Amino acid sequence: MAQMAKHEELPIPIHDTLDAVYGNSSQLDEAQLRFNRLNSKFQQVFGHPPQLFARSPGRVNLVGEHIDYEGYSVLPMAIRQDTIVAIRKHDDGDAEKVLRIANVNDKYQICTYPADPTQEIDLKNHKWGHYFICGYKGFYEFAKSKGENVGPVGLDVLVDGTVPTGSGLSSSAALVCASTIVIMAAFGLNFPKKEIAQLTCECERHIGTQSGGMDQAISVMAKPGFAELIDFNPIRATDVQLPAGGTFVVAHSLADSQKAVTAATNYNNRVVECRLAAIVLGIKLGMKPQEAISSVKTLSDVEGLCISFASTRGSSDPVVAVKENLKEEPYTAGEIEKILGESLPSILRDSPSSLDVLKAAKHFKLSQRATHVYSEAKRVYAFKDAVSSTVSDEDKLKRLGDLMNDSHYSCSVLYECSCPELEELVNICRENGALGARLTGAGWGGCAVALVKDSIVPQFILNLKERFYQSRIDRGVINNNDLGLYVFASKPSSGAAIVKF
Ligand code: NG1
Ligand code: MG
Repeated sequence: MAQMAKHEELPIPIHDTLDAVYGNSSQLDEAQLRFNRLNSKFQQVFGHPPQLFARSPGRVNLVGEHIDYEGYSVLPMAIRQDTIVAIRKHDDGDAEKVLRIANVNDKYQICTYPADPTQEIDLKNHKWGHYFICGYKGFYEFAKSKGENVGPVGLDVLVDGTVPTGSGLSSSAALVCASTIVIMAAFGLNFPKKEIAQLTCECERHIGTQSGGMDQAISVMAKPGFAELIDFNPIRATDVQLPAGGTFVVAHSLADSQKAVTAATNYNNRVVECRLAAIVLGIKLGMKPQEAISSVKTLSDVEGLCISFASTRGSSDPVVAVKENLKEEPYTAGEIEKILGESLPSILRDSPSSLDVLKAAKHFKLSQRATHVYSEAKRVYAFKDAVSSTVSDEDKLKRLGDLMNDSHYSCSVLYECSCPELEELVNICRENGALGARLTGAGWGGCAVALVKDSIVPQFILNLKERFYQSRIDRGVINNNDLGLYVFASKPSSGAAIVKF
């Protein structure tokens, strides 16, 4: 019998009805309204209808935070909130070659760019349309590498996103993935999901964050009903069936996490700290400085050395090597340069965003960041093992909750990517019966995710409203009618799709 192609090797599905995309759920009516609105607004803005659409979902990460860019597996699930992009490609012969990117939400003004796919993105002047350009540049680079002969043409584009922005639910990846896929489809092209996941991960870096590939991988490869264990190098997704009886509730802290704007002190800072921690560990564990500087990029590169060291202490835990080889006090740049025998700007000269980090950094917490990464990487596998173990669902849920709590502690204390609002929210979740609760996504604001027994979900959400949101509604931070946008129960939903009626 012929072997079935693996899910990640299949191309993006193309659907001609909405129930094939959204299932026969309550989402279907809402989706119909959104597509009707997209059609009429497209007509109104551009004077003609769109040719086709693509949609890609946001995600909630269940465990494995800030480790994808270190090469470690993560465990997210797609959420129902998504970004739909409608497109019309101009004829090749059209004189006017511009990209016009509009949004159904008037908050986002129409953005215009030249059709030149080699254009640089103006990072000093952040615009929402930049995310589309990430996909546009990525598509041309990829098509070229595949030997496809595609020249620049004008595009009319309209975007409708329901993933809350700045919330750690990956609105950015939903937009980048839907944009990339819709452009491909407009050119009549499609590729295996794992290749699109890789390409979208790389092209979102044009925005200036040194991201890993979790968000794009889950947005492209998600399957309804499953969370996915995502591995990198190469990208791979393994279905994870969550135990019965538990629901993941997502709740927004209402603190905005503006990663693209704060990259130098937050996200990219941590990427650089991890890189420096890995090089220093490599040297302490026997590598020549020059060899470590040229070959070590991530903590996963020196994990083997750490484990060998740990074995001399009767352990297999890389954290043991961190404890004994990196001091707990923050390192100054000078201290690290002394160990490396080279200046930090020279080591990081290939990466302008890393140089921005150096300018902004006072010191580097190498031990804390490395301890987080190695311990969080282990929690991902512990989570996966707990799900597939033979204990009762009740015991599984308890174990998953404990791992989520441990993950939050590590993010908060060792990685310092939480904030007061998230701490308050996570505590309220636990006090109201969550089996576990943690920040999700990059942090510094955005959402928490709580694992809650099915039977108490409605009461749990009511309690969050009373304890966390009511005072903010009273102060006018959010509108009572919008509460459902900020706190909701989430089931694992489907990945990206092309829609052509
Ligand atoms: P958010 O902030 O949710 O977009 C970011 C990164 C991920 C991952 C998480 C932390 C991007 C596009 N995504 O997610 O790759 O590193 O932080 O686990 O930057
Ligand atoms: Mg993002």
